[in-house]
Formats: sequence, structure tokens, C-alpha cells
Amino acid sequence: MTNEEIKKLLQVYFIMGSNNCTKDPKEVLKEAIEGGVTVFQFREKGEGALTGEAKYQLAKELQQICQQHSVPFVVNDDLDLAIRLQADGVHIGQEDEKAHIVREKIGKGIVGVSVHNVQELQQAIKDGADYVGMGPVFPTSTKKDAKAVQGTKLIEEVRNQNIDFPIVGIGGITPENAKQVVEAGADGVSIITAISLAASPKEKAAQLKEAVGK
Ligand code: 3NM
Repeated sequence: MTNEEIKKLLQVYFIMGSNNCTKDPKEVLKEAIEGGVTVFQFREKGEGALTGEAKYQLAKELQQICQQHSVPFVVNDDLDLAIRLQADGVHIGQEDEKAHIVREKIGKGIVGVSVHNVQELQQAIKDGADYVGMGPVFPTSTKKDAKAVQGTKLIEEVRNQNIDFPIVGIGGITPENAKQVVEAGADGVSIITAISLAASPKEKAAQLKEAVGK
């Protein structure tokens, strides 16, 4: 995919695992898609996360929902799962499998990497990533080992250096603060709980889409 196509996909990037919801994750995903999410990442991590066959089954069901609505389905970290499902992409952190290995193994699929400084960004680009995630932009309690809150500093620094690479912001993003992230130079926002725990995931997703305004 071209940079421009990836940037469009990143607009409202919904991430979720079973432990991010109180309702049925399938219902949450369906509603979020109705509201306008542009890409979905299955992230089954942390306390109470499913493993093995149960993880696979949920992933498969969520992937089918994505496929029915032409929303790309990305798997967090678990390369074997992504390959088994023939997912549209894989997202990795700095502690996971190296990006160039993921690229080799999944061929043309989308590869995303979480980065925390310009050097990690340059390495991700060299390794063949399609986009990077930068965060946490705002305080979050969803990721227990998140780094210190960095605001939009890194996003701005990268854009000031005229690096034209797809960037999505993450961490504590809501319809109220999403615009700030895009104005700093991000192509979109990644969100877990603002959508997954919303009384109406559809409404929240629609509000986020409106706030991103692209
Ligand atoms: N990664 P919420 S912050 C998965 O900083 C994740 O890299 C982060 O959840 C990072 O939208 C985060 O509920 C959690 O704050 C985002």
C-alpha cells in the first residue's frame, strides 16, 4: 500500500481485546465499525487475556466481522496467529519480533511498529514498516507498562524534520482531544477504551471520526 492509502486507514484505528470490554466484543466491534472505524487491531493482552484456541476463535470471529465490512484486520504482536488467519497486518512493539522479520514473513501485509523516538522511527522505516504508533500521548490506564506520557512532542518533532511517514497517536485519546493529535501532525488516532467501554461504541467512533476530520 502507498503512504497515502495507509494514512487514510489510520484515521480512526480501533484496538481491542476481550478484556477491554464489558459487552460482547463482537457487538462492540460491529457498533464501532458502524460508527466509522477505519482499521481494527486485535490485541489480546494483559490480565484475563484469552490464549490458545479460545484466542484463535475470538480472533477469527472478529476478523470475519471486519471482512464483512471491508475493514482491515491487524493482529498485535502474535505473528503466528496473523499468519494462521492470513490477517491484513501485524503490529509490534520494540520488545516483540523485529520488524524486518515480520515484513519477511507476512510479505505485502501491513506492518506497524510502536516507536518512542526518532531513532526507532528511522529503524522502523528501514525495516519496511508501513506506519508507526506514537504514545502515550495522554495518560492511559489501559496499558500497564506504558512509557511516560509524552503529549504530542514526538509527533511534532518528526513533522518539523519533514519526515513524511504515516503516524498514528495512541494513549488516552477521546473525541475531545483527538483533534489536537491530528493538528500536531498525526494521520489518525488509535483508541481502545474510549470506544470499547463506551455506552455507545458507534456514537464514540463517529465522534472520533468527526474530530479527526479528514
Ligand atoms: N499502547 P486507551 S498506550 C496499547 O503508548 C497502547 O504505545 C500505548 O489505550 C503506547 O486508548 C496504549 O484506552 C493503550 O488509552 C491505549
